[in-house]
Order: sequence, then structure tokens, then C-alpha cells
Amino acid sequence: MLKKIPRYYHRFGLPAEIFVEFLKTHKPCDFVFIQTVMTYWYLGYREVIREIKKHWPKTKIILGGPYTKICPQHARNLGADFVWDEINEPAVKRRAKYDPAKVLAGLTRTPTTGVGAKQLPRWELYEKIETAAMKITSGCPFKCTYCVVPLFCDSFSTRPIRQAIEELNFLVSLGVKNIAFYDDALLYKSDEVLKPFLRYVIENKIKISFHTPNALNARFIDEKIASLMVKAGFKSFYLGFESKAGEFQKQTGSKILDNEFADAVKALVATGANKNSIIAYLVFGHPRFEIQDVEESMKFVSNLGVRIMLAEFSPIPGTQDGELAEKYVDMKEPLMHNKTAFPIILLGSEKVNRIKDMCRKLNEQKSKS
Ligand code: B12
Ligand code: SF4
Repeated sequence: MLKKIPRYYHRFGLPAEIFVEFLKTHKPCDFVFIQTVMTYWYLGYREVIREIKKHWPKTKIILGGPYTKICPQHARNLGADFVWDEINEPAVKRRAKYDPAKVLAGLTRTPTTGVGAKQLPRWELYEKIETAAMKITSGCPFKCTYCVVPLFCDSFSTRPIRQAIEELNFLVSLGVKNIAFYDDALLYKSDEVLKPFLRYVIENKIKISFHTPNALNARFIDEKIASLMVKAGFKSFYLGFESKAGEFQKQTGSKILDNEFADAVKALVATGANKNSIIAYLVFGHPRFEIQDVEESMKFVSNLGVRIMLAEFSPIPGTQDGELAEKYVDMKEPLMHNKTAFPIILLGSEKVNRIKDMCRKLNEQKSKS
């Protein structure tokens, strides 16, 4: 499928032998819950299901997570007994000898770290843990045309501050040194949970490095929140910018404008953030590439003194931009959602390499200056 793409592909994660050895040396469980993330990682999920079925044939497998929500039809053919999103459908209940929703409800802990979860994740099950991920909000109020989050969740909510602090203290007690936020809109309504959370960290002199690999919306960064973040120990600030071009911003959801982005950088720097720790994501290989003006956008970011990271476009079924991508790839095949494939199919290797070179050079100039 991806033979024409000049990239090497491999599966993330443990070597298969370690997992198979685990299955062989442990008593079969009644249920196995599998979380998925990227749609185009499905070959890995299938491999896991196959091995479980082979070694633990009576075990029931339940599959959940973003891939099952984005590609429910595809997920149903992967070999699991149930897909989380279909778990409440009457047809599934009839097919099953038991009601899977009741089975899940009967478990003392549901396998969730969602903001609505009543109990904390079982972080203590790790033998040694230095880095963890947290979520203190759920959903996003924006509707960007390339993003599936608005389809996952039609409202925004925050986690009770007491519970967020409880999880933080639990992680600290386990020796965690780094926490990455996996929130989609961490800075939205920050008075409700983020600000009190950061004040707690500062007042209690908690020594944790915080990270935001899943882009922050720079529109919400002013000196107040920037100062709290810097003081609380944020070590990297990944900001979603995507493009400087007004028309592109307008057509894709207007989550941020260039002047707002520049103001956010100013606020971060003014409150003590190191410029090298500020990184702007620019979407790359988007179907509206013609109006995105990626070169000008890179220069704009570079002139602000911060680093650029090209976020290669992964087309997602169900989104508006996923529909645009149908012109170029078969969207029913999740491998074609791979972020390393789509930009090359759209623009060709030569152009992709040229733009990546330009990005590298601008970032190098930055680190020298
Ligand atoms: C954190 C995150 C990242 C992180 C870490 C990813 C990783 N290695 O795990 C980083 C920043 C690195 C990242 C990178 C990318 N990401 Co990302 N990411 C996310 C994000 C925000 C959260 C995923 C997560 O782990 N959440 C925490 C977990 C606990 O929540 P959850 O999986 O939803 O699980 C809940 C339920 O689903 C349920 N559940 C889950 N599993 C199961 C299983 C069972 C059995 C049951 C019962 C229930 C259940 O319970 C959980 C708690 O409520 C999602 C958006 C989102 N809101 O889902 C995008 C998302 C998955 N990413 C996306 C994209 C586009 C990307 C990039 C391609 C961006 C880019 N252009 O570079 C890259 C790809 C990286 C790669 N290597 O290929 C897309 C998906 C694309 C796709 N085709 O699949 C998403 C959906 C965001 C979007 N904007 O549309 N990402
Ligand atoms: S602001 Fe971010 S999370 Fe929200 S819809 Fe846009 S890309 Fe998705």
C-alpha cells in the first residue's frame, strides 16, 4: 500500500516475542481491553488481537480509543469481540451471551483516565515511572476542519480541581518527574482548573517539568497564564499555528490569527520562557496547501525567534478536510491516513524535502543566534 512512499515503516512498541512470552506464562484473563490511538497503526492492534486469540482463545477482547471512533466499521473487522462504541447497541447485546456494558459497569474500575472518571488511573502498576500524561479538561470549543476532536465530543468540560490535584500528588508520590498534558484545549476556561492547578504547584513548590506536546491554543496565552506556566515548571510550549495566511485560517476554523500568535510568543518570553522552548506547529501537506503559504508562515514564525515544527497532515475520515483528501487517497484504508504518506502523495517527495530543508535551516539559524 505504501510501497511508493520513500519511507521505512515499522510498528511502534515492544518486540512481539516479549508480549507472546507474557501470554504464554500467564493465566488467561476473562477480558482484555485494548486501547487504540492513530487509525494508521491498526496493523499493530490486529497483531495484538491475533496473538491473544491464539494463546488465550476463550478471552473476550474489547477494543476502544480514537481508531475505533474514527473508523468503527474497519475496527469491527479486526477480530475483537466487541468494539467500545458499539457496546450499547442492542444488536451486540443480543449477539453476546452476556451484556458487555453491564460487565464493564460491574468492574471496580473502568479503564479510563477521562475527565469524568471517578477513580484515578492505576499509575502504581508501573514498576518505575518518571513520565506520565494527564488530562484536566475534555473537548474543545473550536471546530477546525482538519480535526476530529469536535466529532468525539460536542462540549467542553473541566475536571474537578480536587481530583486533578489528587492525581498530581499521586504521581509525585510515585517519583514522576515529567507530566505531559494530553488535553485538546488545555487553556480554554483556564480559571476553572488550569490556573488553580498551577497555583497549587507553585505554592507547594512541586518540582515537576510540564510539557504540552499536543499543541496549546496560543489565542489564550496572556502574561497572566504565561507567568503561571513558567513559574509552575513548563519546559516546552508547543503552540498550534498552522499558517500565517488569513484565508487559510478562515477556511479551516480560525482557531488563531497571526497577531494573536505573535502576542502569545511575546507574553511567554516576557514572563521568562526560553525562546528555544517555544515551538510552533505548522500543518504541512494539507489539501488547501495552495493557500496555506507554508514558506511565508515559516519565515513569520522564525522572525518571532521561535522554532518551527512541521506537522505533516493526517487526513481523518469524518472531518471536512478528510473529505477533501478523498480526491487523492482511498480514505477507507487507514494506512492512507499516515502523516508521512499524505504530504508526499499530495506534493511529491522533492517539494516535501525542499520545504523540510528550509524548516531545518531556519531552525538552525535560530539556535546559532
Ligand atoms: C496525545 C495525542 C498525541 C500525542 C501522543 C500520541 C501517542 N503516541 O500516544 C502526540 C502529541 C505525540 C500526538 C501526535 C500526533 N497526533 Co495525536 N492526539 C493526541 C490526543 C490529543 C489524545 C490521545 C490520548 O492518548 N488521549 C488520552 C486517552 C486516555 O484517551 P482516549 O484514547 O480517548 O481514551 C478514552 C476513551 O476513548 C476510552 N477508551 C480508550 N481506549 C479504550 C479501550 C477500551 C476497551 C474501552 C472500554 C475504552 C477505551 O477511555 C479513555 C478515557 O476516557 C488525540 C485527540 C483526542 N482527543 O483523542 C490526538 C489524535 C489521536 N492525534 C491525531 C493526529 C493527527 C496526530 C499527528 C498525526 C499530528 C501530526 N500531524 O503530527 C501525530 C502523529 C504521531 C505519530 N507518531 O504518528 C489525531 C488522529 C489521527 C489519526 N489518523 O488517527 C487525533 C484524534 C487528534 C485530531 N486532531 O484529530 N498525538
Ligand atoms: S482548536 Fe485544536 S483541538 Fe480544537 S478543533 Fe481546532 S485543532 Fe482540534
